[in-house]
Amino acid sequence: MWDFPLVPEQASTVAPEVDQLSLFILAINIGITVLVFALLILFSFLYARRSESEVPPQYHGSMLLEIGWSIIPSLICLVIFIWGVKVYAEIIVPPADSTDVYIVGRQWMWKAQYPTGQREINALHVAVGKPVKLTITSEDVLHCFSIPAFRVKSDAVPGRYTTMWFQPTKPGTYHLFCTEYCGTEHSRMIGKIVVMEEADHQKWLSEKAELGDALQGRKLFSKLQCVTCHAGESQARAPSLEEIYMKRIPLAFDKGSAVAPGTTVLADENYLRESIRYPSARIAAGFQYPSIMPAYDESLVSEDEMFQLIAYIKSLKKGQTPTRIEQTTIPSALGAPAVRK
Ligand code: HEC
Ligand SMILES: [Cu+2]
Repeated sequence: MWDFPLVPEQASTVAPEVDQLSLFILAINIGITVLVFALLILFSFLYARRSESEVPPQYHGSMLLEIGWSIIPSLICLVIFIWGVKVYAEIIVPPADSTDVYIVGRQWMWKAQYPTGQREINALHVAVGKPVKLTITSEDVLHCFSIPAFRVKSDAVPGRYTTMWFQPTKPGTYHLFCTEYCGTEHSRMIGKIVVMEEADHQKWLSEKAELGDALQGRKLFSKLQCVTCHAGESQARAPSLEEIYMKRIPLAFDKGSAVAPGTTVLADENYLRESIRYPSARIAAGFQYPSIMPAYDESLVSEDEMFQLIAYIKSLKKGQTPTRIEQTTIPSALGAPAVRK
């Protein structure tokens, strides 16, 4: 019949908490609005002018009122702040056992990619009760990946990775929206999140099985000739990429200027991506500015391929870099090293 819910269905672990906080804030707003209007109406009768010559008594402030309406709203704001920080911290930090999924937004669709290689468009199949961490980027303009039933959203920013996570609690199909106006067909940049039972999800994954991301990345590593410089056996031409993920890398240059000795940078996904797109942006200690590494721009490495290269670098253990087979020359066809604008 008449189905007009106040909030969307709650289908993730954080949804009830987000709703409680929102309803608490809504209740305070309603309470204050009612109070203001009730007093307005009451006072307009109570203190209405009775005769033409009436002169009202003069007040010169009230300490009690001043303190009251400073302290009470401050306390309410403080409660909202502390509660908000608690919920925000839960939403922002993914559990260690999350499954990774990579998301690329572009006018006007969403591409999803599993580390195990499965890909889909405008859809995401996940298992109920399992935390999922999304790493999100965009190929063109700003988008925003939003799942109202899970109460999560995150901007998709070109040139940068953002992350978010969720843990679905109920099997079903939920809306996926782009909630950042991104051009004429923005309203059609929608999709579905399918939450399946664990066993069904395993089946789905095996039906869509493909070469895993890291394996695809390994192929790219050879095809793009990364291996000519980042060869396993010698570290003369370029630093080894083995086990660098989430390590602190000593730096020599940052945006063209030498940095103080001992300066380091965390080799997270954003750093790895920057090192491939704009090698000269930051240079590892022991290497010269500008970098001899060619800049792999969008025409050489798409955002999808970038995820695969990064998955490969993340998977590289000691001694696993393929060795250079024959003496190859530096890939000069790729153009001169570019300096980040
Ligand atoms: C012409 C040689 C050359 C080629 C080809 C090359 N690199 Fe590099 N790479 C370097 C050098 C030199 C550095 C260190 C200086 C710097 O930070 O740019 C480097 C740094 C990096 C870093 C940062 C590592 C750190 O310790 O800070 C990553 C990641 C990387 N390269 C990945 C790749 C990938 C992926 C490819 C192939 C798509 C590739 N490189 C191709 C020479 C090369
Ligand atoms: Cu969009």
